[in-house]
Amino acid sequence: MARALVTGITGQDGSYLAEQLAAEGTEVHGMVHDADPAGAEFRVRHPGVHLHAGDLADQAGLAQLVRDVEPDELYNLAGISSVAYSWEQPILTAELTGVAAAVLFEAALALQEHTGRRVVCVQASSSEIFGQAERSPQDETTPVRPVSPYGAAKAYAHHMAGVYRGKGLHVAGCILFNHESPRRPETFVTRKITAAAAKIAQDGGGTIRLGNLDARRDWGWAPDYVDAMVRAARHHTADDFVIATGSTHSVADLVEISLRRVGIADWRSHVEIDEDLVRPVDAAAQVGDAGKARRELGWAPSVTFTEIVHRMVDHDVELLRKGG
Ligand code: GDR
Repeated sequence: MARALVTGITGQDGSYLAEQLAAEGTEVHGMVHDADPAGAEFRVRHPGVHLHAGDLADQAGLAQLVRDVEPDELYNLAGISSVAYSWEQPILTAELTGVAAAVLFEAALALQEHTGRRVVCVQASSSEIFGQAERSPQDETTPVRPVSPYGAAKAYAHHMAGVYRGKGLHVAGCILFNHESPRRPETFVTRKITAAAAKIAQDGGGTIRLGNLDARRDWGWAPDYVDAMVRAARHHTADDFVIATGSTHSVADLVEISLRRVGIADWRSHVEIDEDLVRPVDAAAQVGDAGKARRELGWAPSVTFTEIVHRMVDHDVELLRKGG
């Protein structure tokens, strides 16, 4: 039986990945921080997953975990995932989102050399590495030029994936564009808006405080992106793949579709702009060209933007109905 180690297993992508790997018969191990409030609920929902206490800041502990689990596949999904928060904690972001990835690659390579068994790694990279991209859509050849602390940390990890590939470790780099689901926390704009839309519908009024309404992002369905990572791990060649839908929508579009879903046509009167939520630097538009993933991995997005928003709004309406 193949064995996988997933860092960041309690997050949106980690939970979908654990489910996909377990369903195909892989023995799944995950690293969880003691202070992670999602750990207890994850244990209840995924009793078959082996959880290990760990901390991205503890380099010796990370390496020991890799030696203890001896994974065939190592998925690095952990780190600070909020671009907005990375402006508040730039150095911590560098450590947890950047350096910890290199520690894992080093440990995986050492394990591979020690045991003689191949260890496959997947680095969850991000479209934020492109920053204010000089061309659109972005693909695997687009220059890496981050504009946020998060993007810079992911760029370091992305480059180290390439460095370790050169040393003989199979490291796939999945350059993931925004990907959403009902499991997104409300710190991200999609879930913030869909949860607010459900509340406005329930209360019969209210507003959503937002930053940049004109920002355009390429939003996809999270389980599709998790499936792309598994495909990249199993591909015969370790390589970088952009994972994206190829279409963009604005934050304003998100509000409009969410409020329409709950029967409100006049979305503008439910939005307030909060300058504190406008980021110091924010890529105006990001859109990916996933042609290489389509050709080489047979991957394609399966859910439209409108359908993603509808699923999230419906989930939030149901959550409120149940008193959640
Ligand atoms: P992002 O996602 O930074 O792209 O990173 P987020 O949902 O936070 O922001 C998307 C866009 O919406 C604008 N925005 C707001 N964002 C938040 N969070 N809250 C607001 O009130 C708000 N108003 C407008 C932002 O400025 C931005 O332009 C996500 C994460 O999942 C990363 O981990 C991942 O790597 C990238 O996507 C690809």
